Amino acid sequence: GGEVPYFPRDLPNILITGTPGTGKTTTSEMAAEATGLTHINVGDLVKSKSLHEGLDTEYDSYILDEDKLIDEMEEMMKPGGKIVDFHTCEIFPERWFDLVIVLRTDNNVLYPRLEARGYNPKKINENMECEIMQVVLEDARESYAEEIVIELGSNSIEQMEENVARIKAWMDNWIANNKD
Ligand code: DAT
Repeated sequence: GGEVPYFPRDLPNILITGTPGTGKTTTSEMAAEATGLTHINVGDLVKSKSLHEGLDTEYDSYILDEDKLIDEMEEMMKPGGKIVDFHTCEIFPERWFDLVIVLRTDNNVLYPRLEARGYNPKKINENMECEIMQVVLEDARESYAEEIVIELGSNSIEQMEENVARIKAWMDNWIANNKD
């Protein structure tokens, strides 16, 4: 860890990651509203710009073209001020992010959320296993400096609101500490 940002930025970049269904998109939208930062939904970007090599029919998900995605995002990340929302965290350059949030949801709460999305049983099981094994949290801890990785519970609306308030407070502090 400890890589210095390659480009000074006036606003921080935040990654919000976690297993599908933990609340990344909802939290990112609310955090963008609260902070004025810009939400980048990476899944939507992959689809709209075709940054993939087609559909994996078994899991009903796109096979990411990582190089294309990183190239596409590089210029967006340079000035800062982005909230990046994606279920995979280890593909991005470490220097992009000032804060990495890993959302966590209890099994009995996550399962019905995934069912409600109409995911096929294989995809539900894959994602439940991912959350139980803490895959995203471990990937985040391996990919970023330990002091910027924060694990937050996302089981209820109250927790989501607390998480958004925390992100806002963190950003205000970051700005105060990064003034010239
Ligand atoms: P993700 O982007 O991680 O896949 P999402 O934001 O689309 O997740 O949320 C999936 C569903 O679960 C959606 O219907 C909103 C709901 N949800 C997410 N986080 C929640 C929370 N902390 N409390 C209550 N509902 C939540």
